[in-house]
Amino acid sequence: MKKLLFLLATMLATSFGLQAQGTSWQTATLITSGSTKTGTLDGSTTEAWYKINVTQEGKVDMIATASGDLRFYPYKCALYGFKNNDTYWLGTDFIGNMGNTSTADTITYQATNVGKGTYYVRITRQSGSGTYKLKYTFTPCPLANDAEPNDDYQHASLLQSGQTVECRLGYHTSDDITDKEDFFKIVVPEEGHVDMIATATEDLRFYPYKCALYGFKNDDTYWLGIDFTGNMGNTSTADTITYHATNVGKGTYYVRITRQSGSGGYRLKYTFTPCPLANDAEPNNDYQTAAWLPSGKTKQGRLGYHTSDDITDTEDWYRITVNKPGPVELTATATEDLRFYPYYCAIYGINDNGSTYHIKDFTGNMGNTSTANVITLQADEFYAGTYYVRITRQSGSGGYKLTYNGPTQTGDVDGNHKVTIDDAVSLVDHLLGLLDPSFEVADADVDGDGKITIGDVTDMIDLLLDEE
Ligand SMILES: [Ca+2]
Ligand SMILES: [Ca+2]
Ligand SMILES: [Ca+2]
Ligand SMILES: [Ca+2]
Repeated sequence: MKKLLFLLATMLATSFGLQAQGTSWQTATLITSGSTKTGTLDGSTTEAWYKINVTQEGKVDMIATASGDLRFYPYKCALYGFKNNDTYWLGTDFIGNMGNTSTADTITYQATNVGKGTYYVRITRQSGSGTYKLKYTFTPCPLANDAEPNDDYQHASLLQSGQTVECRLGYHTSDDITDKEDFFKIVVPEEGHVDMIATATEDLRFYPYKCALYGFKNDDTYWLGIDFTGNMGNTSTADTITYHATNVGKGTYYVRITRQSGSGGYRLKYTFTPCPLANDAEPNNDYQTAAWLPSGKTKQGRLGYHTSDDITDTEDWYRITVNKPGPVELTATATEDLRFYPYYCAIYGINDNGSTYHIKDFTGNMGNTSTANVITLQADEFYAGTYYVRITRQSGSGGYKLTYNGPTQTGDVDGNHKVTIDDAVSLVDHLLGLLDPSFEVADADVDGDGKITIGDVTDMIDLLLDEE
């Protein structure tokens, strides 16, 4: 009689759609998040199978409660992934309400690292018979996902300075793939500082030793020599990691964020801070490419920055013009941790064959040592001519200011005995009429090529008279 009633109840449940349980993973019934399924287990049906479709990373919670004398067997109640055309145990069983014992009337399951895919749920009877309810809840990771796949630099997505992106790591898909690292890239437009901070949620922990910035040369990435630092020191696990580099030059860099353990979301912020001083016109690493430094002017430059393709700017050249014999003075002042190498900072002349000859070194502010953040060069008497100034870095990176003061200039600013104007006769007449024909041409020669262009000679004469 009892068995008949039970059969009747089963038939009724089936006809009302209350019972829908598969008996193998192949016949598993779909259960959606937030819903509850009812089924029956007894001596003839000892296990039930359900399946869930997980479309993003998050937590899976399940609870099954038995009625009557039905008892579950927690050790054989579990979630299964699917790969190679078969299910596989994910490593975690349900837990019985009396602990992880062999019999329970309530069993629960929680997994916090569930990635995308279809999973299979197995509910197993230990003894007795009766109906049960199975409830499934999926809770997505509260942070948005990064664009996967991104497990190599070729698939890195672009980060903008000032931007914070949300990402996920450590989730394990049904087909057995754990997201262990994410790559991003940044495009650095000029010299400056790069700062990054990544903060993990839940139990996700980073591996600072394997979180780093990479440059790019010879068609591949290379480690720049600095890792992220973890908030627990440079240990192997951290929920907050930071990166700071002060010598970053132009180029595209790759950022690698590596998980050490756990799963969760994380926020990654990238900030680029340009060097506060203006850049000099590169390349200028020899006298042939030196830019003109007018007398009485201060120019700004940068040294010591390292580009993504592995080039460090170690020296800058400038051209000065001494238009009549007199004293020459040069001063360079570095910012940040940039240090000059006074022994290799000097003024040079040019031989007839085009080679340079050394005239005088700068002196460092700590004496004639190998490192200085202020260097000066003073000479009482220089012959008229064109000279070249070499500024060499000893260590560090930063901006600097370079000032040149020489004898008062004439119109022949580059010492080639040519002045370009529209009406040369008027100007020469004017110059010849002066006791000391001189003016500061730097204001008119905007590009420093030693030539000036004026449309009206009258304006030029006004300029000359103003400057006297
Ligand atoms: Ca990811
Ligand atoms: Ca990834
Ligand atoms: Ca430079
Ligand atoms: Ca340079």
